[in-house]
Amino acid sequence: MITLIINKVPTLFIKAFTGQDVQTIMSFVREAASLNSGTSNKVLFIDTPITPATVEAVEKLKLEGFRVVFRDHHGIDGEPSNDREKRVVEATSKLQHLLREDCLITVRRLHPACSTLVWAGEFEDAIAIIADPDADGLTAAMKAAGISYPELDEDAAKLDGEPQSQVTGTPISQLLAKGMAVLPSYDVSKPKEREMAQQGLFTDWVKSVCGNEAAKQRLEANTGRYDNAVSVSQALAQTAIALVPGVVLVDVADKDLFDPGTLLSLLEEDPDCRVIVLRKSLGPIAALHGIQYSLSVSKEYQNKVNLHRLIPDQAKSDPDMGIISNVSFLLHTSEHVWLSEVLPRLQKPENWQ
Ligand SMILES: [Mn+2]
Repeated sequence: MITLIINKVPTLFIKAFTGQDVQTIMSFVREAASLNSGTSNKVLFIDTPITPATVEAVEKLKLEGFRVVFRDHHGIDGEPSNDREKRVVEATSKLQHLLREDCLITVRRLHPACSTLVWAGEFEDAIAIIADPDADGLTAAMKAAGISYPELDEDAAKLDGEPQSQVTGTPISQLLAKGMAVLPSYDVSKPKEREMAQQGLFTDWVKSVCGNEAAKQRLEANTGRYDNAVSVSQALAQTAIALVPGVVLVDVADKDLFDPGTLLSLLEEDPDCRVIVLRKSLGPIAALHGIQYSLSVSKEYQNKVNLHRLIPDQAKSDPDMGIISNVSFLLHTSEHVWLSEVLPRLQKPENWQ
């Protein structure tokens, strides 16, 4: 659980998917309310995924008398094209019905960053803020709570954009982007490691924005790790193997810390590159099955290649079964599923192109 007090506003960074996550939100808000001496009863949700668990938390908070305000840019742009998008549309309409004018759900195309959905200090009197645990959630929550700087909206759009654009903001924004890029991957043997590192990064970054030199120096000292990770990515890109035309594989299992954004953008420099496969020893499938294969479609081909065609029609996204895929351009599988299902289909281009 990542929490910060931003300009006196208790802020919880969470993606709500489970009943436990709903409980975490409820306890956090109740505790914040018990410590709050003001008259406001507002709770802001910003940049949080629109899931059934999120809807449940909002419903419960309303029942307990809180005024919930919801601002987000993950609305579905156009007609939903798969089950996940249909569930988002359904949850969106529930939130709109529950919150009415307190619900603003828009789309990324219009609002590339959630910070543009609040004005600086708009929620400085809120009981609590619930935000997505990424750079966009952090910048938006910070601005809502009343800590901002002139380029924040532009920086936030870059931070929430493609990996290559994330490190192109102002110097202060780069400290956050580089820190995020070298957070340790989730490791099942050290489940708290990543979260604690991210808590430290968020804390130091907000302090740096407020002018704390010691915090800024800590973040600057850490950029050496990012520079190393970029060099590791450059070396890894050289080891790419072409599996079939348009498909490359890089084995990153047990390798030094690398920057995924750099690696993917180097591989995508080849205009024929359609699918990138990383063989990894870390990640949610690797945690259960030892090794995971993570496939992604290069940007140019995302509307043309559907990775769901590489697994059986009836296959479900289920880590225990060795498959995670929520969108058509990302697919993670176990080594078993890779060898028995994905690779044989990949080798017959007429199957998937
Ligand atoms: Mn966002």
